[in-house]
Amino acid sequence: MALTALLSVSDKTGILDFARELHALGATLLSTGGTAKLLADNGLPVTEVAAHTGFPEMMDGRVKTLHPKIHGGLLARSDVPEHVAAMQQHDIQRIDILAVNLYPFEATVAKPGCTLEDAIENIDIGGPAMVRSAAKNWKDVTVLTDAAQYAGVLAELKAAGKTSDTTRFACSVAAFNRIAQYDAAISNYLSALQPDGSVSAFPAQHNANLVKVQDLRYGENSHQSAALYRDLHPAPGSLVTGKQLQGKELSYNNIADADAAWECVKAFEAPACVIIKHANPCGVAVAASPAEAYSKAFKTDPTSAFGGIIAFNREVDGVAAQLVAKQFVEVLMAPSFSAEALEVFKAKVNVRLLQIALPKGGSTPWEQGRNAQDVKRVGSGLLVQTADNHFLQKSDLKVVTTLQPTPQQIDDLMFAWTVAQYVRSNAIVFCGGGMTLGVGAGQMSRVDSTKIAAIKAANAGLALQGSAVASDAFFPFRDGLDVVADAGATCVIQPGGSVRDDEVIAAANERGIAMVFTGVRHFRH
Ligand code: 93A
Repeated sequence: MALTALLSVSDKTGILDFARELHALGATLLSTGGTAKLLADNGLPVTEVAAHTGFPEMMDGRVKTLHPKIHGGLLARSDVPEHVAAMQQHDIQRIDILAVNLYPFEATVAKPGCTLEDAIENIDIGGPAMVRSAAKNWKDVTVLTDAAQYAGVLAELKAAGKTSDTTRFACSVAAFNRIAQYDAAISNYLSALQPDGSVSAFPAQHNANLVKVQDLRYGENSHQSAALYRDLHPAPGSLVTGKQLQGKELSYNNIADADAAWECVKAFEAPACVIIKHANPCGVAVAASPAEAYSKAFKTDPTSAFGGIIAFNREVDGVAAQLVAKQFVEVLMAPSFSAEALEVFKAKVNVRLLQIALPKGGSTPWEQGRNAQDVKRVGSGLLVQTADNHFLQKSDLKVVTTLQPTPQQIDDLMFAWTVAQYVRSNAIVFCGGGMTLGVGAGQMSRVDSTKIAAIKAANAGLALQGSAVASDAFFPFRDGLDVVADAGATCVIQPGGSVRDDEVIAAANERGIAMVFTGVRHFRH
């Protein structure tokens, strides 16, 4: 059979066997440098494209196959006499089979730290051009863009000496799909960049451009399969930019909880520690040092902290490490770990240590290391919203009671509010002295959340007398406020906005509570 096949592949998987079989079928083999070398080294007769065209590969391989002898051979229609005549006149040989896979652009840009220059060099020009030529001329040319196609095409060639119209058309469609996907990857990647390779201030399309980081062992439960994807240009200081220093592979639930911990701890300026269990903070504290912050956070709910995910917004030093090492911890995350801290955890090989640089900050969520958008799957749809990136300032507070909160109470309320933002609704957070005292999370009734928070504080031996309390949404009736007052809180922060605000404010005044409204709520369902 007088077939000519041009093979030019970056991913050489399966190409040698394919070439061997083509050769056995009597095909003439043409190939570009690297592919030709592989075939020749394995004893196959192959003509380099450079020898075929009489033009050397040049400019670091940027120009290899961009030649009329190649594109004429791919584009000429056998049923058009002028085409056949042009081939004869210009000594162009028909190319019947084209196997191409492209420079690995997607894999290159998926590598952390990929430079713009690397990315550009991995944009294939000649490969897609040949693929398009062959795919356009599908009646005459079989184009293979995936090693998985080799076997089927060979089987047809062996059986009939040629491929069927159906196969060539399917190969053409697959080829155009591949090129569209490839060009989309290039466009997505470059659209977010400035000429110097830096990422431009958050472009809206970020969330749509995801690359797979890894398959996970399983999902939320062991019968569910799962994988982790990240934004093509992840925000600096976001969870996915972290580096695991030691420990078992992160699980799906580890990652979800680690995200909750990291988002929360980043919200504090002072040295802070956040302990997360099942996506909810079960202890949060700020203090002069990480060790002290941890001790306070742990005190909130030592029972729940068992097997928790712990995040710091400061380097974990030896003292903090010694303390944390006393408890069973699944994941420990921080911007850095001191040498002593690393030494402490060396013996605890299962503890996953995650190092994540803190975001440098800026005006956009992306620069603050936060998502600009939230996405949630619902049935056969998607719910998309801008993320809850509202961070309260003291100047936003509106005192609504006769009693004014003291400066200390304002600090406690601000702290409680920050924590409440990261607690599942209905969220009730009692705080005092820069630490959580009782957290009520995820209840269907606000009153129940309040009661649970009080019970948990009592279990931990923490008094709520004189505490500050945050409620993620308004109190619809005075009953919630009464439960809070009964528990011992003396100041309250809540959004306000209920039709019964007057009733709730009156209750606060009656119970001697100072209350502030934020005007925003933090539902987190
Ligand atoms: O640099 S290119 O854009 N210029 C070309 O003319 C060209 N022709 C084929 N890249 C080109 N290729 C690509 O080279 C193919 O798509 C394939 O990925 C790769 C195979 O090179 P080698 O055979 O030297 O390993």
